[in-house]
Amino acid sequence: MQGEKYYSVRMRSAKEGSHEQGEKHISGGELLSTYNDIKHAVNALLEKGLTHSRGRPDFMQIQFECINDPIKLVNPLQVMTNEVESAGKGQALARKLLEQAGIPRKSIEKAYDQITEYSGIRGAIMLDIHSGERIDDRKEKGVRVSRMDWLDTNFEKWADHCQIPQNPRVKEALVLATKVSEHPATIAELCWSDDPDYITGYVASKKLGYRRITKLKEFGDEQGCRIFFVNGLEDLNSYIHYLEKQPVFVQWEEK
Ligand code: PML
Ligand code: MG
Ligand code: MG
Ligand code: MG
Repeated sequence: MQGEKYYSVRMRSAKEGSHEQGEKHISGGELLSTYNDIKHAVNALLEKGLTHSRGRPDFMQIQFECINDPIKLVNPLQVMTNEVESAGKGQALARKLLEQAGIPRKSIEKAYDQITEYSGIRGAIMLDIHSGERIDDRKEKGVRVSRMDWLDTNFEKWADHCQIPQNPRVKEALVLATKVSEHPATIAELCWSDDPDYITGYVASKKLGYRRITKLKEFGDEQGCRIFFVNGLEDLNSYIHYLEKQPVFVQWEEK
């Protein structure tokens, strides 16, 4: 892996929404690829965007660009799955985990008060853990974490070892959560999908690991959530730069 040149390959698809809503986000995807593998990467992302439960896109963009910065290797967060009976119980557990991660209860409540307002945002939003206020300036776009991947061979070895099904959605989410939690300003992430047919979400943090919660919303609901709770941010721009630009490979090393 070291010494080889990698390319960041990205996809975004959308469709025209209602007047009030503007564009409706359908799907996004991120890969790192060698030059010889770009065709394969583009195809995988094309497939992902074309066949999506949020609908048929009428717009898609796939782009690649060469990465010049060295790629950071990061161990995957430890995964745990919590089975819950209802979305209500799932959300109660999510709040408890956020508190365990170190977020003051008042800020968690404030975040939850704002969640529906943020659910149309296609990227992530950042909340300060002390005030509970949104601190990024990306409006309805949010921040898109990019330039990250996990080589299939290493992912498959890890999945076998941890007895976790080789599910591409779990892989993608764990790659993102691992990259985000690696930054010292990140205290925790709260996420569930905007796909109507997927109701499992997670709370992730360096301290707690990747804590899946099997039900955080009802089937059919197209409102997702991705919030990064941050602390002690002296430089928002450099944090966003890390999320968007720092190339990261998740790489599992058996201890
Ligand atoms: C998404 O699909 O956008 C996020 C999925 C988060 C949960 C993945 C999992 O099952 O661990
Ligand atoms: Mg998404
Ligand atoms: Mg790949
Ligand atoms: Mg989605």
